[in-house]
Amino acid sequence: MGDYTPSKSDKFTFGLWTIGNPGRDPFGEPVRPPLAPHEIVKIAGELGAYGVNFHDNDLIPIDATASQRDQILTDFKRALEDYDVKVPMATTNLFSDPVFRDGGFTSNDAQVRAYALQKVMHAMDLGAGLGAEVYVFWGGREGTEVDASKDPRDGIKWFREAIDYLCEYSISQGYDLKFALEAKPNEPRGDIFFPTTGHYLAFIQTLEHPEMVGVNPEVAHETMAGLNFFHGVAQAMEAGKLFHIDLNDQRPGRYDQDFRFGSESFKICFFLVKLLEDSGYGGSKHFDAHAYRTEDIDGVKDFASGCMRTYLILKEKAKRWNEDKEIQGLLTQIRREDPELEALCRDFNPNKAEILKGKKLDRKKIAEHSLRYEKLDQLTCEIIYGVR
Ligand code: GCO
Ligand code: MN
Ligand code: MN
Repeated sequence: MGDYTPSKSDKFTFGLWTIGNPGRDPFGEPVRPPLAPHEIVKIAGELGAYGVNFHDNDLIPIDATASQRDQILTDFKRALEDYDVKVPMATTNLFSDPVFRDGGFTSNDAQVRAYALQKVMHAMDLGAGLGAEVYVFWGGREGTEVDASKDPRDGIKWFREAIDYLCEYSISQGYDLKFALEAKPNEPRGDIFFPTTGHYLAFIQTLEHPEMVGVNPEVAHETMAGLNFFHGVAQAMEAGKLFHIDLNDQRPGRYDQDFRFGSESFKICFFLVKLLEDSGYGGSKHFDAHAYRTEDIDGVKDFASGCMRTYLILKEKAKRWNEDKEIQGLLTQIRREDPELEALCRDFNPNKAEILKGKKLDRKKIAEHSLRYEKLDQLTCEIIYGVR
């Protein structure tokens, strides 16, 4: 059994809205008293987290006066120093206020779109001023229930104009921010534009500054849609676009549960941690989850430390998997190599193609190759179950 105590180099982060989540749901009122931002920093720091992230209004309420704002910022900055906590990411609340009931960037109303841009620029000033390097865009209200209300192509164009504008704003201010787009299929809208990470990966290539923009995939969101989250993250990573990640857990096909990381889908979470560790992903590991509504403040701490502890347990298991001789032996046997054929199949030229077309390849013989996936999967499960 390893030491599962988090350290700063693990880069574990929490949103002010996660530890501070009061447990409100569509059917019930809050079950926990609100926590001030500086109190959340204290909890995160004492539990060993690296950083906290926020929406503009998690930190500064939308109607705060200038003096309230100054006081909050003073307390917050002091707590960041006292508990050695960073702010690696910031984002904007473009979903709570009634003005956003039909979206922010994709609203049918030009005045709402202007207000959304203005709000993001102020929030970028706030985030960058506190050291954020990544800026997340989760378009929670960017969608529809009534398809008659909006041509989705207009929604997509308005969203593109906004991101292009904000990239230029970041450059003009010298902020050096990277933007991370977070997909979700539905909730709170009936349907949200850009429902999966893959949709965003395609969209990014149509931007003026694709190099500044990547994705922020969330376990719960791809899982709601019944997709394999591990595959989505791998695709983002392979494209050089994994700028941030939201870790939590979820059962497929349900509302956005935002459960403690690793509490439901052990296998996907195991492969996810293995991917993040093997790849040397250097970004934040952000837990965008919250405690069950049954919990009091002690339960909130159990939840937050549980997220980090589970990650570290899975990290240890991933290492064990990589070092397991039987597993590695199976993988070598499964993955047949053939340097001559591989050279022919790579870097097309007409000559290679002619040679390949003329090769004698005996498909029946090729198909005899033994795969042993049952064994491989059993051994993997045994590592996850803790008996290997
Ligand atoms: C959700 C989202 C949010 C975003 C956050 C950052 O489903 O509620 O995951 O938590 O991650 O708004 O943009
Ligand atoms: Mn979520
Ligand atoms: Mn999220």
